[in-house]
This record gives sequence, structure tokens and C-alpha cells, in this order.
Amino acid sequence: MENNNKKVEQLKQFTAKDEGQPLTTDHGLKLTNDEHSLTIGERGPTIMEDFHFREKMTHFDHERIPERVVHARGSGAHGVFESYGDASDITMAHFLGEKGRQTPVFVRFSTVAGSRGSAETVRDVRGFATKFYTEEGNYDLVGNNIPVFFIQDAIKFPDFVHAVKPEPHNEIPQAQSAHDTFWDFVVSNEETAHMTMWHMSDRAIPKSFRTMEGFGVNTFRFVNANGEAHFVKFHWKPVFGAHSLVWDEAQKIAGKDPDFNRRDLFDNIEAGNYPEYELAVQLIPQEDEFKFDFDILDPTKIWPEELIPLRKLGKMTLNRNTDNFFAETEQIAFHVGHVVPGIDFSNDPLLQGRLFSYTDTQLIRLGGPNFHELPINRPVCPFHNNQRDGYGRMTINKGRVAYGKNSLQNNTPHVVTQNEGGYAHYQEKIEGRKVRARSLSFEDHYSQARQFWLSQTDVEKQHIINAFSFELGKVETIEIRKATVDMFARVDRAMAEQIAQNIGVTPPDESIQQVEDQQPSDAVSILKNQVPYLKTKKVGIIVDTNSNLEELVTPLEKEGVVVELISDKQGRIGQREIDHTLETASPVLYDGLIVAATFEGVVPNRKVQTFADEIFNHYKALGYVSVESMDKDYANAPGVVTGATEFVEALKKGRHFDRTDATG
Ligand code: HDD
Repeated sequence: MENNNKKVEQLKQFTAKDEGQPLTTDHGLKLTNDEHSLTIGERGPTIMEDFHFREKMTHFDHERIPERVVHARGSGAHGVFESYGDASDITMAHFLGEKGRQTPVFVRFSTVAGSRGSAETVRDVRGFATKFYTEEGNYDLVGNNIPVFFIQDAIKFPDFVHAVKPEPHNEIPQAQSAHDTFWDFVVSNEETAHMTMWHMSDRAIPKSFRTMEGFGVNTFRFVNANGEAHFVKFHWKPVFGAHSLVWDEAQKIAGKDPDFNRRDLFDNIEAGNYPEYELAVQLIPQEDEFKFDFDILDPTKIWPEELIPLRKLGKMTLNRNTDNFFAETEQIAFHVGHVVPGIDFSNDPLLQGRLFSYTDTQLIRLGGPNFHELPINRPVCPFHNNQRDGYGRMTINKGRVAYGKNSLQNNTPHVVTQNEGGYAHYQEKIEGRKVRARSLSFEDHYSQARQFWLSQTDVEKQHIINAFSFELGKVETIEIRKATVDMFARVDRAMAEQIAQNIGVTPPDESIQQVEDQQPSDAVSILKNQVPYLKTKKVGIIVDTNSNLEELVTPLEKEGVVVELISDKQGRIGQREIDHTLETASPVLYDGLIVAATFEGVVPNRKVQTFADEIFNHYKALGYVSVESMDKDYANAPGVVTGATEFVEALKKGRHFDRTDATG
């Protein structure tokens, strides 16, 4: 697959291999010494003449660039998108125009609020940005793992981001929404209600980038060759389904392995377990714009899948890690305005503002207007125009003409017609007054928030209550806690009452009206759509020299499960290396655990017990080699088993939320 990946081929021209080469300056001069500055005498001062010192130090002094103002913490991979068929009935986009057509892609997943070095398993929205390197230019689908947004108009984005980021006086807390300014923003801006419900749900703690959905969020437009238009919403569906962490586990992973999500992505691609996602769209014909009881341009609304079904367009496979994180993942520059013929915008006011922000931010982040020339950002098709100069310009544009129209160059580079592949904006007829106002059709902030609530399983509902209680429990201003409870009583009174009890504020006022019941949408629940799987799950087995490794490991590895051996000391047992000690491993990093050893002394055994407790409390598969070895407290609990076959089944199922006495 890699052989015909044009992007990979293109990147090769810019790739350097330093191994085995003599050390030189940036200008190619070979060096004889890289450990001592040039000084006067062995104990004297360093002299200006030391060009090597100056070059090395100057480069180092300048090697940081501003992190992304949001989505600073992220991780990326290369891959390929393959079209399932010919979608030319709905869009002219060439990359969707033929069954089997392949397009190179680069995807960057991210958290939103944290800095570049922050932990990954925090409660947050995840970014899911895809660059398609198509024959017609780069197309960027810059989405999130939650299908709605906190605000309706881009002009509020700086306010929202200031509220969720660490508070400005002391830069605390990092990568958290559990603080006063975030919740003050929520209660002061009711349009946040729907997304806040998603944010309090398990969607905001995905288990891995491989197991989360993606959404374009904004409403876009598809246009076909006849000029017929559909409003469109984009979805990515992971082939393994969506899976989340539980909150206690997520917090502990943030300490035990702050790189948990990027490590999972990287390791699986290295191992050949390529993550796959299907691209699907929801379509509303242009003429049906006003047929729904929500405004289809409002980014705080979903289009329920039961009402507007998904049409699958193709599959993306991530099959190659980056060679260099900075050059590729850090320097990739996404922009919702990077479109190809057949894909156009709607008047969604959030999208309209985004169309300004993305190029603008790259100018400071990547240092000028030539960021499109960076290898990772270059289209794989030719590009020609009269843009010139600026910091770091790489292309050597020949000739004396850098303007249009011209006669000296036969008026080239020249524009082309739509039939020749030129982009023509959809000619929507618009009339109106210049106003600063929001349409009344954007005013219902609660119906879909209630729909989300009603669509959840009982377990998911409990997690939402727990999340609200945790977050608000960290809010110092009692009035904000109380205002939140009142606001969310409109979504569900009983839910708000429970939260109020947990956080020590008075129940919502009687006068507050809960909104009308809505038809649930099962598609928005994670647990109603569980896909059981085994391949790539990770199991820890606590072993000692007496353990029968064959019997324990083989049934799991046969299913593609990744097994790690844990013991009180490192070393070998038979042919196998012990991967971790009880110190370097942690139960929160595994999908399941088998206890197949007891050790001498109280301390290691207490550690084993902690492993088992954590696995149990996080509802994960827990195996014992025999009934005798089983902790009697766990006997008969769902997903606690003896025997290899039973363990494989328990692992495949996922979390055992029917384990009522777990505490996660
Ligand atoms: Fe944004 C980055 C997704 C609203 C302004 N955004 C960024 C990234 C993702 C999203 C995934 C990271 C891209 C990467 O990996 O490099 N943003 C969204 C979604 C939104 C959204 C799904 C709601 C529909 N964003 C949004 C608004 C604005 C921005 C309303 C401003 C008007 N977003 C930016 C930005 C960033 C960005 C400041 C920071 C880094 C970057 O663009 O390249 O321009």
C-alpha cells in the first residue's frame, strides 16, 4: 500500500538519515571536535570566532515554536483513505469518485485544553483532524470526537477558550475543565448545555484514539456536477467501535502513563495493527433546509441518525508512524477552509469564523506565510500562483512575472473553468440586513441536551452524574455550583437533584421547568453500540517461576491479545522475558489481568491485591488460575473467572458494568 502512496514518496525527498555520516555544520563543513568550545588556553574564555558553538547554540535557542493555542497536545499518523464507491451523485470530490480510489492522509488526534506536555487521559474533547492529499489539492476535515460544540458563534471562541484553559492569575489547573471559570462560562452561556452533557459523559475520556468516533461538527455542503447541493455532516466510525475509560482509571493513567493514547496509537501501528475508521455522511437536500424542528446550521445540534441516516463513503487506515514528530505532527497545519471541488461551506456561524482563524493561527505558529511549503503540508498535486517571498520561502519560482493579468507569460498561471477542475463557490442566494443578532431558531438549548440524557443507559447516566459531581465539587464559588444545578434541572430534574445532593447545594428551584421529553437517539450512547473485540487488547499476567506460561499466554496471543508478564523481579521465565515488575506496571494500563502467582512476603502480595482490586473496580476482566487462588471477595462477580476460555470471553465483552460493588 505504501508503494503507491504519493505523500510518502514526496516526503522521502525531504527525509535525511544521519546515521553513519560525519558531523557537519548546517552549511556542510565537517567538524573535528564537538565537545569543547574554542577558548584561549584550556582554562580561558570562549571566543566569538567559534562559529560552530554559535551555530549550535543559536539553533537550540530557537528550536521551540508556539504551541497550538488549542489542541496543543496531539499525536499523528499517516494512512490511506479508500473510497467505497462512486459518490458523484452527491459530490464532485474526485477522491470519492470511484470504488477503490486511494488517497494518502495524515491524521492528528489531540486534546483541546492542555499544553503540549499535558496528560492525555483528562476529561476533554478530542480533536480528530484529517488531511486528505487529493489529486485536486489538500482537503482538511478538522473535527472532534463530540458532534456538537459549546458555542454557536465563533466570536465567542476566545471567551470559551479563556474560560476552559488554566485560570490566568496562577495558571491552574492544567488540562481540566473542573474549575470555576469553565463552569462560570457554562452557566452564563446556556448554548453550552448540550455539549456539556456530552463533555460530562464517557465520550470525554476515550480509551484510545483508535476507539473514538469523529465528527465534522459543522454543517458543510456537498455539490455535484449538476450544481445540486446537500447539506452534509461528516462522521468517522472506528471499526472497533467507541470505548471509554472510567474516570478513576483515567485520572490514574494520567500519572502512570501521561502518553497513554499516543503510545497506544504508535505501538499498534508499529505492530501492524492498523487503526481503521469508516467515513460516513448525513445528507439533507438543499430544499429541505427548514424541514426540521432544529436549525441545521446550529453547531450545538446533532442531526439524529434515526432521522437522517448515515451513508458510508469509504475507509481510512492508519498504517505508518511519523519519522519525526516535530517535522510532521507539530508542523502540520489544518484549516477547515482547505476544500476541493464538490465540498463547500454552510452559513453555520461557527464555521464561518473558523474559516478565518486557522490560517491566521499558522502565521504565528509556523512563522510566516510559507507554511504550505513544509513537507507535511505540501499538496501532492502541482501548485502555481503569484504568491512570493516571505520568511523561509523554499520554492524558486522562475521568470520575471509574478502578477496577473500579464501578457509576458501569456497570462499564466491562469484560472480554469469548473469543468477543468476549478473551484467555484456554491451560488447560494442570500439577502438580508447587516445585523449582530442570532436567529430565533438557534434559541432552543435544552431539547437535544435532554435527548442525549434520555438516550443513555443507566450506567452512562450514573457516569454523567458522577462527572458533574466531580467537576462541580472542584468549583470554589458556591453560586456557580448552584447555578449549574439549576441550569441542568431543565435537562433532567432528577439528575440535577442528585448532583445537588452530592455537591452540597440546595435542590433546583421548583419554578425551573424541565424541557419536554424527546425521542431518544440510541446512536449517541456508547454502551448501546458496543463492539466486542479482542485483538490489540492488553492483558497483564502476574507470574512467578512456577507459572505455566504456555497455558496462560497461548490462548490470548492466538486472538491477537498483547500479553505482558509482570513479576516481583525482572529477568526471564523459561523462554520469556518478564516485561514489568509490580512497580513498573500498573493495573490501569491493562484491559484485563490474570493473577497466576503469589510471592514471599507481605508487601508484594499486597501489591498483587491492589492490582486485582483496581482491575475489579474498573470493571475489567480478572482471571485466576484456579478457584483456590481466587480472592474470595470476588467469587461469582461478573467477569471474574478461572480458566483460559472464560477469561478470553470476559475480556472480549469489555467492561463488566453489572459488577455492582465495584467503585470505579
Ligand atoms: Fe478549532 C485547532 C477542531 C472550533 C480555532 N480545531 C483545532 C484542531 C481541531 C479543531 C481538531 C486541531 C488541529 C490540529 O491537529 O492541528 N475547532 C474544531 C472543531 C470545532 C472548532 C471540531 C467546532 C466545530 N476552532 C473552532 C473555532 C475557532 C477555532 C470556533 C475559532 C474561531 N482551532 C482553532 C485554531 C486552531 C484550532 C485557533 C489552533 C491550532 C490550529 O488551529 O491550527 O485556529
